[in-house]
Amino acid sequence: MLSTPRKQAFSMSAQVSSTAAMASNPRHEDAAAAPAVAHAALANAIRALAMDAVEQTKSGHPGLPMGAADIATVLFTQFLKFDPADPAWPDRDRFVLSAGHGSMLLYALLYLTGYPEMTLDQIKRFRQLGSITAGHPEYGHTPGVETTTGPLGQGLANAVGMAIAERHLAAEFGNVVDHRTYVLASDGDLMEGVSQEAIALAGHLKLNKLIVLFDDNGISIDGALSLADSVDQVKRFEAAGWAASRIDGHDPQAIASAIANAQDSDRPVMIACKTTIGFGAPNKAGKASAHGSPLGADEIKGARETLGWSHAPFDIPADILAAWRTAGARSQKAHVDWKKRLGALGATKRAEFERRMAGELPQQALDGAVATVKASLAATPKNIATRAASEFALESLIPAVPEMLGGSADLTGSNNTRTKSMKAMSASDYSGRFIHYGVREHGMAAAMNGMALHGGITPYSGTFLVFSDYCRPAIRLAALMGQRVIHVMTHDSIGLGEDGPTHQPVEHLAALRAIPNLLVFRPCDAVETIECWQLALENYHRPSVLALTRQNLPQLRQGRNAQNRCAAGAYEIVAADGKADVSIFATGSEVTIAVEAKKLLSERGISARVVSVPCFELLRELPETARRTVIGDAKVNIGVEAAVRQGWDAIIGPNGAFIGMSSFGASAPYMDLYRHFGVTPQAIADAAVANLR
Ligand SMILES: Cc1ncc(C[n+]2csc(CCOP(=O)(O)OP(=O)(O)O)c2C)c(N)n1
Ligand SMILES: [Mg+2]
Repeated sequence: MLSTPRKQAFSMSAQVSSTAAMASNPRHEDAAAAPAVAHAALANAIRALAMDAVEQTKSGHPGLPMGAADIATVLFTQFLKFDPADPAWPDRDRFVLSAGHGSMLLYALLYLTGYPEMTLDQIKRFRQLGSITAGHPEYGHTPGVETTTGPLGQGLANAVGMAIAERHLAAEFGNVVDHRTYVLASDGDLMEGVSQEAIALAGHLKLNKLIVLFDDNGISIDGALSLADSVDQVKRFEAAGWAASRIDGHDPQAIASAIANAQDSDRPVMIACKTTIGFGAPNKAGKASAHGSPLGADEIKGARETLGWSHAPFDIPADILAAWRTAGARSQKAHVDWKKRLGALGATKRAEFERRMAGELPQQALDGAVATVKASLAATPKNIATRAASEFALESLIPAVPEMLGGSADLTGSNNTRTKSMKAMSASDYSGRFIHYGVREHGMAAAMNGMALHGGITPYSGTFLVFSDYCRPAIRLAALMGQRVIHVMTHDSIGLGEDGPTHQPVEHLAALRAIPNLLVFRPCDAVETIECWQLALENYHRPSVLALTRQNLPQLRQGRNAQNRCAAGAYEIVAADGKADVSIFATGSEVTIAVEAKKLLSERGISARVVSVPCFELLRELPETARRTVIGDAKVNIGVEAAVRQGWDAIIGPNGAFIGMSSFGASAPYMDLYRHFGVTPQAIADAAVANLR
């Protein structure tokens, strides 16, 4: 089985000659050059590095690397297509260590296979400031780390997104996109709810190039898994449309044949690899005590004896290191062949592929789309909900920016994220640019991170703003990783009306604004909506949320509007008559209310200006003088947002008045709610008068 050449399971074979297909399978090529060093020695090198690094640092998790070393050794020396010299090679297989606490497993692999930055010195400086061996793997921090993991379950769900990205891009670009996504997942990954959403989506989409290796050690932090879990994971995955099996995770032959079989699967594959946590540790193996603390000197001494590893800490004998480096060089030919295929794409298609993988926008097309939308809004103003304005914007953006891949968590008609021309993605057609994620916000947001990390795709979602809580763990990670992931979140306040307080976000804007490196946009009309879309797309290194209304709003920005005024984060949308006594700052649907309040104040002889604040974060980033100018120096500052005050003091100051929400909402027609909660022009005007006294 092991030495039998296999054809690529992937159906692109019509376009690939049979030799190319075999050459792109690094394992096949490599059969003759198999390392002379025994499997056990290769795996023990991982175990030794992990236990010694954790011991030296007095912090970290030796159990997983020691337990999963056999699985990782077989995968990295026989199957994984990767090139340490080019960690960004677009057609590499992705390896996701979903159980991020086992980071030393990954760092050991990166060192052993020859990633230049991952030196022995870095391993020795595990978890230290400035090292690339952070406590949990961090994307962008360490070459070879595909995604930031640590919050259990997220990595697995990211991998689903990576596998979707692979299929989608292959449908367009053919055989330059032909790789697998491997995941190492732990008990904890599979206990987390997000894993269920991810697994269900992957099974539904028949992502057969996704292979999950489950480190089935029956142990988590509290002790035996049986304390808290009795799921039959094989049955669970099978129920979701996966192929699943159980093997001995310490038997290299069994691991190799299971992975080999997985490569021919017509559905995603889960291999439950029965392992012993802390394998080799004489007293702690198989126990929770091996999970997350240094083994201690005596236990390490015993482990060296059990494993037959007599070498000093951090000493990897030359023959073992050489065998690992040979494994690291296995895919060089596949890489060269891939470059040939890329060359054969033709100049235009190749340039397009490279542009997308680099994350660069088709700037001219984007600018053109924005101009088209604005010209239309100038000619025929639209008094529509910002969710509808977003759909109107997308009608122009989708053809202009082909890397945009949209979706919704079963609220397509409410989120307005699917334009007329968009085809849905399905297991029989991965070219579709719209994903019906199902009612799976957690899985959607995490999969989107995986798509962005894969490259070549700019994912955007749809759900209600109140369910941003269900996306929050993934949004936080997108922000941490600096990924351009765009969340369209509609029904953004009590303005959604009758669905009531369960569906009315009040604290969500503040909670999202608390996440560093996330842009939270709340446009006030159709013009601001296209401007915010443009900004979300142009901010390559951070995610965005677009908070959009259900209810209709007048178009406040009339005329040509060539400049993107939202780029400043805040701007004066209606100037005062003369010097302003009052500055009214508002976002989204409340800008209209602020404009009405200004009129009431004029009638009373009070001069007020209205500042629209579509994005707090961009305002904060303005140079100080510009920020001071837009904030102004009126006697009274008033903030208006149908949400909680938290965060507003940065704009209106501690003495500013705030018109918004201080409780949950209620179920009623939205106009009644605005009156009931006092978010009205009259309330704003009254607050201004009271504060001017
Ligand atoms: C979302 C989340 N909750 C809790 C934790 C803390 N934590 C780290 S590992 C772990 C469970 C360990 O069990 P398992 O996943 O089976 O890993 P093993 O001990 O087998 O290596 C927990 C609860 C986490 N990292 N992420
Ligand atoms: Mg476990």
